[in-house]
Amino acid sequence: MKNKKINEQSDRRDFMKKAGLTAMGLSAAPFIFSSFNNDKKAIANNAGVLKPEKLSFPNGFLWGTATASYQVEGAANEDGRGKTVWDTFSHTPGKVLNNDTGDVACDFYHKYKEDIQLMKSLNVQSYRFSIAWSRIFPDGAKTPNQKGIDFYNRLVDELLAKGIKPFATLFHWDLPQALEDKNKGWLSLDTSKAFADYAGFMAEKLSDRVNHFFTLNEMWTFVELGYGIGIHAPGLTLAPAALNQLRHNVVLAHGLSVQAIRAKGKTGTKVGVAENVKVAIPFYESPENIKAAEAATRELNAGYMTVIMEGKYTDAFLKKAGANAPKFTPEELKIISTPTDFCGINIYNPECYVQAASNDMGYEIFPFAKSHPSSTSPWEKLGPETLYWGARHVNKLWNAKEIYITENGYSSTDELAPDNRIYDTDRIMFMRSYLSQLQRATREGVPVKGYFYWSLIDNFEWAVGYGTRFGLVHMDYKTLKRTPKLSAEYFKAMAKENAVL
Ligand code: GBH
Repeated sequence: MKNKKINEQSDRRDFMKKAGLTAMGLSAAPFIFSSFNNDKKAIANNAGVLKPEKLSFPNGFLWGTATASYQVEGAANEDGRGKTVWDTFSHTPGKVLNNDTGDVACDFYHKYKEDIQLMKSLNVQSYRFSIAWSRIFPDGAKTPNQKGIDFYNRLVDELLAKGIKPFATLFHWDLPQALEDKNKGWLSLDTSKAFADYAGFMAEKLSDRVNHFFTLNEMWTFVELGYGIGIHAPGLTLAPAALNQLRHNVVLAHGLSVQAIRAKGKTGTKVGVAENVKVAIPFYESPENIKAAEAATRELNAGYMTVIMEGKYTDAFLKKAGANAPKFTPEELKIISTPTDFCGINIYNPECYVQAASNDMGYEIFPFAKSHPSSTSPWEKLGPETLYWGARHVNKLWNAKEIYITENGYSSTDELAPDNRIYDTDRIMFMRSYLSQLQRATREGVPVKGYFYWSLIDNFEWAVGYGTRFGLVHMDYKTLKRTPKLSAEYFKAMAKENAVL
């Protein structure tokens, strides 16, 4: 068809040439008329010919949204919930912007049905929520609180009733304050053991209905920001040796909890971590630069994902730590690297751009330009290809057989327009460009099984409180009114088509 049309067009051009008409710039009225008609036909035909490739995801790809307990639940003093390090931190003046706290947040604890209905209306197929450890064990261990368990039972049942797959995260930073007080938090292995007990307990309670559990969310963030530079709870600035040991206890907690979930959960229960893998991007795609980016990614995650996936600390990591290196046994390394069923990765921004270099490391890291664009969160440097390289590196470096993008999102100013809608065109640009890159990964065979947008709804954004908005749905914190943004409609359409639109 296409060729025939082209031939017809050139035949006509030839005729005009032969007739000498085009050269003279002249044409008789009948020619003008027929040429006009032909152009119209050509346009119509072109429109038919230009069939843009549909950027589809594989069948069964899950479209999800994510939240975390302290960021949305509120009800901080209800039904026997124990205090957490984030209650203490946010109630300490000057720690959180505007002294915001999670006391009420989105009141999800009471409004979960409304929010699940909202998810359903947006074609959300899976929901990643986190369980507040201190609702289950108010003191961190030993005596469970039935009312807390009941809440997550109700939540899971409601999700299933609406056909939404529950993905449960066991720890999204709200450590029971009792364990901080008693054990100095993650500085003691007792906390790692308590976490494993709690993880096994929850698997026992929920794995008849929840098939996917994430152990720890973003080890890097709560360790480095909470215990390293102190801008997150519990606000400590530990010396390097202590920090290294704490980091080790945290990855050990992950391994112990994988084993506990396997021991206590229903057969077939799947478990993995959800880590904000630091992604190095090849400056341009050449075999050398790609190798350099893989090597850099492996080192950048040495204390977390790399030791979990490889069962050893890299030489460079240990060398850099020197006398401050963590103390560990081979047995512990085995526990840490207990095989998991999938890798969850939270990806927002590239960590760096690299190119191959003939130095010890094999790569050179470029600094970001001052003008490199970001979202309203200054740390969130934009780089859509991070989603592609993140998934690809994790698959290539560690042979991950199932990958979930457990978080990816954008903070916008999200003004209410006079018509009360939120035209978050920048978030839509973000989603389209990032998801196009994720689609590339699936197209090339990287086993990405789903994508969870962070977040379903605007919520308590840790140290920056309620001013920073990541949601597909807008929250009015005075009235608790939920208003889906334009990006929510965009998500809804893509989830329906299982493609980037
Ligand atoms: C995720 O972290 C969290 O899992 C989630 O709870 C959070 O709401 C969401 O992202 C949006 O932030 O203050 O300059 O030191 C994303 C990764 C890493 C982003 C640490 C903020 C702090 C930068 N985070 N980073 S800075």
